Amino acid sequence: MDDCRLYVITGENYHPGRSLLDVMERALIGGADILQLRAKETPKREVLAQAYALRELTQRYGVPFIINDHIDIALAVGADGVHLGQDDLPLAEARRILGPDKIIGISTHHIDQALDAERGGADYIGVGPVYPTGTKPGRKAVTTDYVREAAQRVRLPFVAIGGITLDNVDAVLEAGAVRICAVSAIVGSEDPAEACRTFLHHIRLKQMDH
Ligand code: 3NM
Repeated sequence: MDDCRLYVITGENYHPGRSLLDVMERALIGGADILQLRAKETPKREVLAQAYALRELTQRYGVPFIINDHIDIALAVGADGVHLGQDDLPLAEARRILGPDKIIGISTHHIDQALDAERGGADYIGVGPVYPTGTKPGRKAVTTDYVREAAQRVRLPFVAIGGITLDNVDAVLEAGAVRICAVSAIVGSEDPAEACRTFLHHIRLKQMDH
């Protein structure tokens, strides 16, 4: 997780004629270095089939594979870990089921949740939504203020997420993020590989500043 810079999550709005696997492979070709399957509206058996396919794909590209919410599917397909929201199974229960070696990530929307996740033994946290986003409607944007606070106070690796695009990523990096997570700016792009390359270019330029 420490080395990850560009975290890509599956979405449901691909360009016409493209499949989930096609879009995700393009993201991996562009340099995405961790991938999450997030399928809130999909029947579970279909999620399982997608998870098997993405497990094979991520193994081929040598990147960690995380499953949103479904711990059972993560175990079934041998994923590297799970990502949990604040209303999903509590971290301690997830850790008991998954053991010490799986990655557990937690979505946080406030510094108190971040510090709780850190104390509870999470491996990384999500910090967001930084900007309003149609991918997770109804949640208030935390703005770059929370990114700045997380950068100062959280020792765990964190990924900034929510409404991040190539137009606003510099402000997120400026606030102290070193890992960026995006859905629509990558999977909704006509050229997901190029979108990833450009995100990584911004991230690396910022790193060279430090
Ligand atoms: N989690 P996009 S924001 C899945 O803040 C998700 O926890 C968030 O999608 C959080 O890059 C978000 O399209 C949506 O905005 C990210």
